[in-house]
Amino acid sequence: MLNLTGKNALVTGIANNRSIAWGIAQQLHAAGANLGVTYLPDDKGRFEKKVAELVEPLQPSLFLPCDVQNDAQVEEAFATVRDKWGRVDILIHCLAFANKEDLSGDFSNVSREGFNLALDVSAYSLIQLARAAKPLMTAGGAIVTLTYLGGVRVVPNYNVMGIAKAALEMNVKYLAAELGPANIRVNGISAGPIRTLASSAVGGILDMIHHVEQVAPLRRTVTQTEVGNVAAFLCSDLSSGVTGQILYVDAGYEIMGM
Ligand code: NAD
Ligand code: 0WE
Repeated sequence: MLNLTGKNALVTGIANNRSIAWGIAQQLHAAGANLGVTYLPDDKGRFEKKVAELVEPLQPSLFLPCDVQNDAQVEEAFATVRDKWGRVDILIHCLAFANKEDLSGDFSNVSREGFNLALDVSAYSLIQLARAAKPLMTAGGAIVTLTYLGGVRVVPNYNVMGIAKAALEMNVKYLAAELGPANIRVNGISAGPIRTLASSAVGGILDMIHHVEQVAPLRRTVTQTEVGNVAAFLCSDLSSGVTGQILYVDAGYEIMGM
């Protein structure tokens, strides 16, 4: 059965108890994985304290700052992982960012800076983290990222994030092809809308969730725990033959045409 005992799992993207990454971390921990948690540092260190308190019950053996826009910090984080763990088995990429003003109104109003920011943080970062993890995944490995339907269909206001998710989903495929010979699998989970820090900052998210509840085959949205369980599966030997895929965890919404 699903068993991650003895596996070292690095989890990015935990901001609070609503984060999808928090749901994933809990399920990896429940399956027996040894956790390392990275967080986005802020000037006052408040974020660090909050995330540290939240993850304390999961007893992560590493807790490291990692802003993907800061190359030196990413390198330092992976140097610490190499020194303390020696080997990485699982990498969870669960982060995204675009300027708030680029997530409403006309898509074509996005500036070059806004476009580059969204693609840098939300898509390039998977390449960056996979490259850093590759030499540490000496026993093979699993990389899982989080994407959204707005990367393959037009979702009102998702705008530049849709382009970033399209790039992210192709990153999954190119990375899967490159890393497959080292027995490193790379997959994405396309989650349905969930109320989190990121999604709550978006106008109309509750209406979108309500719409999914009316239309999705399961007549509901999904939970962080349901996404976490699929992530655990994609990180386990139960999915040893699966790579380069985007798996929808969306209560079936994606199949509907009307
Ligand atoms: P969240 O706000 O809890 O998580 C987003 C995370 O991104 C935060 O932890 C934040 O610290 C991190 N982050 C932002 N900029 C960063 C940077 N420069 N360096 C390092 N970390 C940075 O929100 P969430 O909804 O849990 O989002 C997690 C992932 O799930 C994202 O990729 C998002 O696109 C995806 N997703 C979310 C939904 C949804 O409806 N909530 C649906 C599908 C996919
Ligand atoms: O990927 C996401 C959220 C991404 C996101 C959200 C924010 C809000 C606050 C990225 N950057 C920011 N920047 C901020 O300043 N989702 C899948 C959730 C989401 O976001 C939407 C959605 C859905 C669903 C935006 C518009 C329309 C639908």
